Amino acid sequence: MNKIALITGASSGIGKASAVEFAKHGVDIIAIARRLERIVDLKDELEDKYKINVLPVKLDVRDKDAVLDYLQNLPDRWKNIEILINNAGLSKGLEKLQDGKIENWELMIDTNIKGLLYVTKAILPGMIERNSGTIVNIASIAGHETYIGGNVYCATKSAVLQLSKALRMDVLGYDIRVVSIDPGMVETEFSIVRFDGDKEKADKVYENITPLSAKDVAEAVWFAVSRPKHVTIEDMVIMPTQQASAVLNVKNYK
Ligand code: NDP
Ligand code: 8X3
Repeated sequence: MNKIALITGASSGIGKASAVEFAKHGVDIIAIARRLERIVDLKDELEDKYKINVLPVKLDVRDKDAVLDYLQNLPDRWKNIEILINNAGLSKGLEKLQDGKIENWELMIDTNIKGLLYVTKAILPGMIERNSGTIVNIASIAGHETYIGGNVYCATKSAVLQLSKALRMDVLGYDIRVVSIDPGMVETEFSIVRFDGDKEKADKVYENITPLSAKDVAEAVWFAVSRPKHVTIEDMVIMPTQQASAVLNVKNYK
């Protein structure tokens, strides 16, 4: 029986690329997202190409009751999750705090922090029972550094870094690894979401620079997960070569 990885936010970007990368290595996937049609298409593609199994699940990680209810009652065949990739997340808006929209703050906090916690709460007890598992949290360079307008998004990603550290302490003594992957600029739908669907504005972010691809990050996730059991990659910061900090890159360094 193949190992099972549960990936949140598998309908796009880093989550989708991670599903492809893990499928390539013979891992079965529970693919979670709100856009069901995308993860159903992903199932068809991956099952056909890599002969693994995919369970697409339409779930909003902010919905505590739905997350706990569904993930604590998975079909037997899907219960033994070996890898959890807490990837679902977003940034909405880039206003200074004084101009920020409270509904955007709540959306980021509810998704990036509370959603990650709900999913972890549902999956971790099984890992503890089996004394085996790897949890990968997708944080960000924004968790290490802040920037103008980054306020709440950066705070949520700092929280993810702290939660990864805390969890490593909480599971000490079990064969459970907790990994944080912290990318810089990755070209995905992230900026389209940040700028409320303004594709032109989003495209400008990635103009005249070579950002990371979702695949670059997915390969780093696979690297961390595929280390021997006694090795934990605690925290991997992965940046485009043309970006030297959250705000400094080849477009603005002079
Ligand atoms: P995308 O917008 O391409 O993907 C985000 C994914 O999260 C989608 O699959 C989306 O699925 C899912 N998602 C969002 N909200 C929810 C929700 N409430 N419930 C379930 N799924 C949800 O962006 P990225 O791939 O770039 O983002 C993935 C992660 O990487 C995020 O945590 C982001 O903060 C982080 N990151 C991104 C960087 C970048 O520059 N792109 C850099 C550093 C970190 P759906 O809408 O179908 O629900
Ligand atoms: C996304 C990277 O620098 O745009 O986490 O916040 S950044």
